[in-house]
Amino acid sequence: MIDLLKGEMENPDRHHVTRASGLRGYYANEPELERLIQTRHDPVHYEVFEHKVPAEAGHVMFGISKLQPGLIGQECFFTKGHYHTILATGETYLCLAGQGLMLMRTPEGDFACEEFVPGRLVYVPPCWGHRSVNTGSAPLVTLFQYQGDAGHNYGNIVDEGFPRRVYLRGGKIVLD
Ligand code: PAN
Ligand code: ZN
Repeated sequence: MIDLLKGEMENPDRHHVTRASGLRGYYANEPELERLIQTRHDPVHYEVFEHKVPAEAGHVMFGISKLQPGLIGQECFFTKGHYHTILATGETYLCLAGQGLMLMRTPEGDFACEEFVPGRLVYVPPCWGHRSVNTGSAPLVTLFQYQGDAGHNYGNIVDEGFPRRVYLRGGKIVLD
């Protein structure tokens, strides 16, 4: 069961909580992230709820991602972003609540971006790294699905980031 009002899975097998301190090294404005960590007692940045399925080919892993709204300086809150360990693994994300963007990049540096609004399904093709960004003022809640043996590779994104960042400037969402 998914509680659509809370944007949470009921009785998940796994509940991963990433706090603001987990994003050190990711945002453009490091002092502003430190200020958030200190002044708001390292608040929850995003959560992932998962139902356990075997991490094997043929199985479909699924869960809920809930990303809080907010800004680090002018930069919208985002998830770390990753490639799948088996690079050629696609993924679907169905937006259930909130609004945002899915940033995507290839190892070669190609870039793409898709909008999240409730009811819109975003397809992440094989070989594209992906990062969710919350551009609204409520949690961004998505239902994701991918092949069970895909795995996650965060290392390359930590080193290279994404070609664009998302800012709120003068009341407008800007990619820069
Ligand atoms: C999602 C993401 C989730 C959290 O389950 O893992 O939104 O984002 P990060 O993994 O980038 O921290 C997914 O894409 N799984 O493959
Ligand atoms: Zn993924």
